[in-house]
Amino acid sequence: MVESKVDAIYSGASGKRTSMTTIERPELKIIHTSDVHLGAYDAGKSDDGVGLEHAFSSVVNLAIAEDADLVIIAGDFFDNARVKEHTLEFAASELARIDRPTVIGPGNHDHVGPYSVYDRFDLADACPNVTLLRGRDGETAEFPALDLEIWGRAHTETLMDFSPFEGIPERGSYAWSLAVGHGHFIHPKALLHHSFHILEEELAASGRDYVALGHWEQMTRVSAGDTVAAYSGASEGLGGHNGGHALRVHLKSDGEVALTALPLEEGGAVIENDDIPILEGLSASDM
Ligand SMILES: [Mn+2]
Repeated sequence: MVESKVDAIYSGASGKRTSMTTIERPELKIIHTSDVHLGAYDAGKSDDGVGLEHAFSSVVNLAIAEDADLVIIAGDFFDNARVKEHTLEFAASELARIDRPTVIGPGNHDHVGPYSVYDRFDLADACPNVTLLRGRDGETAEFPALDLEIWGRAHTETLMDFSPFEGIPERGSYAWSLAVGHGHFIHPKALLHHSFHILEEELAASGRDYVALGHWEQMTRVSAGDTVAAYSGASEGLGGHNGGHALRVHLKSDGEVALTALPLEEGGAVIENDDIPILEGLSASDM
């Protein structure tokens, strides 16, 4: 039944929407954050890490206040694998406090594989609500109760030419299909020597309803065809006017995906979907 519902929305390998006027999907609210960088200051410098921890606690508070159905952390949750024990304990207790499904897509700072920060504590035991996407070739986390799946490919820090979305498989049979990835969206002013390239055409062809991006401190939407895709920006504001927000992703029953940037600092501004800056991509043939 679910399968036929999705078949009616998407046809063929292109993943293009053909008709969605009569299709009802479950309405969901997701909180998307990234680049938390817990433990960035653990090596010294007094209590500079307090701001990072406070920002993540604000994300947790927001998820609870918004009664979110799910939380996505799009990489660089930890700053490095040598963070202090206190930082691991803080992270585990805050993740558990979210008390709803939470998906972590590892980034370059919190990669999986050898010397991974995630091998230093038992996530499944400390916070059973958390799913870590460990698959080097990508893996899909399924949430049948939400009629939703999320695909992501983990950073391992072993591949210099890692491409988060290259060869992303077709969406499955759930009503909502999302993806998470950590890297550089390639736009006309992009520095191409950076690694972890993300192409507009990959996102557009992904067939996903929403792609949660991480790696950039700046919050921005990116051009991605019929797919909605955005960077939440770092959770700790770094002085920029768009810093210190998390994205609320509203998946509506008619298929619409609407973003709202919610401030993590007192006095911060709420930014509605159309006012969130959007970046055009550069096609692979122009690179
Ligand atoms: Mn990163």
